[in-house]
Formats: sequence, structure tokens, C-alpha cells
Amino acid sequence: MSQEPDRHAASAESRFSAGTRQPFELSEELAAQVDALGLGRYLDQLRDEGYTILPEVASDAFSARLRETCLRLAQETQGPAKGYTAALLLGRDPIFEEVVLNPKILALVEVMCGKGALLSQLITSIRPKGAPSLPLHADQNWTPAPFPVHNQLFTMCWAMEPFSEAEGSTKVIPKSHLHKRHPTPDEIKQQPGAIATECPSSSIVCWDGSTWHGNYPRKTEGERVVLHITFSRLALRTVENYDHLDQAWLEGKPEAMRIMLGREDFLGSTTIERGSADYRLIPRSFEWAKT
Ligand SMILES: O=C(O)CCC(=O)C(=O)O
Ligand SMILES: [Fe+2]
Repeated sequence: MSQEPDRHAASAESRFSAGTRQPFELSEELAAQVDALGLGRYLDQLRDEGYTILPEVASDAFSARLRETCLRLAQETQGPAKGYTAALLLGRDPIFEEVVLNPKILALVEVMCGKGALLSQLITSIRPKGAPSLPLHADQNWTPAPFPVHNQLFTMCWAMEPFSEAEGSTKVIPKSHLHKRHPTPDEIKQQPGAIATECPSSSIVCWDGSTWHGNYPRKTEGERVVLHITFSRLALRTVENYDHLDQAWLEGKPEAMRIMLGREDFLGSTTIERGSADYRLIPRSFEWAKT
């Protein structure tokens, strides 16, 4: 092994002693980026209301190209979701690299999930006229309540055509992030204080992982095409990676072994063919996460 000092290695003390930045407490460098990108008031709204709408995140020509790409890839999904979703999008067309490296997106992600945040999901949804509404939820569904003070998960919806209630836009409950918990069954039904997000194409609607949101049924002609971009904090990724222990190794071993290797929950279960995570695993995963 080389005796060269590792340039990334911190001193033993500093490795453990770095202070924790509090939510929305930005480093000088990040504050300068936020200023340069004109993101200040959108971050204020994220902090105070739990959501924001960022306009003109790219040109309309870029959004149109993104829309076409999403529609094309949704045709590669197999089964019932064909034409309605496309998942695992990074690497399937270079346009998604431009999306996740968009400077405004990267700055928002660092504020909301810290440095080292991970791309958790990059998936498109296509909702035609008649698409039903998505029930109210907080995206931190695999985080037990009360939610930590630090946001865990950050979702951005890239609108590729205008958003309004009739067009089936995202629904949010402003300030619901302050509850720091999942909505109750009654709140899911009553949706107290829900509003429709409204914006032109090429905007990003985004929210804190604690914010209660869903969407409205689509009542208009055409299709709502949205790219859902979710990042998470790096915190709970495992120290060791056991992906090399395959099906053959697991053969005949108890279920507890599959569970501790994450093979029985929905995380990591997305396939291109299915166009989503394995929905059969979701209820149990969300339940486990809340125990
Ligand atoms: O489709 C929408 O408008 C919201 C979807 C949603 O809940 C999400 O992306 O987390
Ligand atoms: Fe959501």
C-alpha cells in the first residue's frame, strides 16, 4: 500500500468534529451560488411553505426535447405501465445528464439534502385525460415520524406543459412540512388547505420531503408529462455493499438474510421493464420503516 498521504483524508480529530450546518444555513460558497442563480426567494418559500415553483429552469426547446425523450422511453416500458412511465432514466439518453447537472437543480439539492446527496429516483409519468388523483403523502415515506429537523428527501417535478388544477397539476398543502409527520387517514381524505400548483412549462415544482402533496385528476385533453427528480441525503446508505452476493448465494438461506441485504424492500427494485419500483413491496417497506 502506498505511504502517500491520502489528499482526501482528514486529520483524526477533524474527521469527527466538523459542526453540523442547520437547515438553510448555507456555506459562503453555496450562498454565493444561490445568489448568482437568483434562487433566494424560492428557498425562502421552501423553508416557510414547504414547496416552491422555480420558473424557466431551461429553455422551452429543451423541455420539448425532454418531453419527446420521456414519451419515447415510456414506450420501452413493458406491461401495464407501458406508455405511462419510464424509469431508471439516467444513462438512457444524454439529456438526463443535462437535467441532473443543471446548476439550479444542483444548488437546490445541496441546500435541501446537503453535499454528497444521492440521485434516488429519475422517473417520468405521463397522465392522459381521466388520470385519477394521487393521494396525499409525504415523500419521506420510509422515514418514521417525527421527521428529523434536517430534510431527508427532495423531489422536483419538471413540468413539460403548463400546470393547473384542471390539467392535473401537483397538489400541495403549504406549511404541512411543519407538522414533521405523515398525514393521517383523515387528513388524506379531507386534504385541509390543499392548493393546486400553477406554472408554465419548463418550471420545476418542488417540495420538502415532509410536505404533504399529491396531484389532481387530469380533466383536459392531451397528456401531462412530468419528470420526477428525487435526491436523498447520503446518510443511510450502507457502509458495505453486498450487491455481489447473488441469487445463487442466497439460495436456501433464511428470509432474514434477504431482508438485511435489502432484497425484500422496494428500494432498488426499479427496473426499466416495469417502469417503476416493485409496487408489491411498497406497503410492507413503508410499514417496516415506521416501526
Ligand atoms: O405527480 C405529481 O404531481 C406528484 C407526484 C409525487 O408525489 C412525487 O413525485 O413525489
Ligand atoms: Fe410524492
